[in-house]
Amino acid sequence: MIAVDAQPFAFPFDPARAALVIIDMQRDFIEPGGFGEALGNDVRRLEAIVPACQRVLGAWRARGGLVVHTRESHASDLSDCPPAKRLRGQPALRIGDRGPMGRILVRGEPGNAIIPELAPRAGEVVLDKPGKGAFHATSLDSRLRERDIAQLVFMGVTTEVCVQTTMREANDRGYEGLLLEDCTESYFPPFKAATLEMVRAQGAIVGWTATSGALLEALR
Ligand code: C5J
Repeated sequence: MIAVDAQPFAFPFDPARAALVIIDMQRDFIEPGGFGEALGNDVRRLEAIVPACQRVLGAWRARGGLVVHTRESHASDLSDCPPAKRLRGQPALRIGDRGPMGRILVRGEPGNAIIPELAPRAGEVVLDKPGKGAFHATSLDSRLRERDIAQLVFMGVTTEVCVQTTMREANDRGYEGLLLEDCTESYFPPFKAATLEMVRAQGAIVGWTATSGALLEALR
């Protein structure tokens, strides 16, 4: 067990039983022309975390740890996209509509790919998820349990939506979660700040937060 400098107190890191979970670092959210921009957001904020994510991913791979990449995505017939999700709001483009990077949030379209800087390697888990949480309607839980994984280190976007939802799902399933503060981002800075507070409040009620530097120190 390695003590990682974290909030609200040291994270008892057990690298042999930990997986790195990278949430939705796909072109649809990070690059102009995707779902994030269609919703009216400035996507440049999210790009800024890529170098820190690359450093953690590189160190994690060097230790041979399990890496899970998720993509928020739907089948091409949208059979796994509830109308309540597709029709909500007044976006410039809805899920399934054709945009500059292909159909929005549809599996196999260019915009649905993980950004090249964090491209998955052979042997890593790539999980398509129709919901905000990565445990909903996916095989994630069984794939982690068959590898005896008990801890999840989280990076990705957006902090208050898919990252937080997944962390809460993981918490309810008995995993210990550590969110890397500089490896997650939101289109709305106050939402990110609030999420970090909520996660670690009341004695890590959802999990821990730490900087990527603190984790890299532990992985050395
Ligand atoms: C959103 C996500 N924000 N990956 N998805 O719709 O957080």
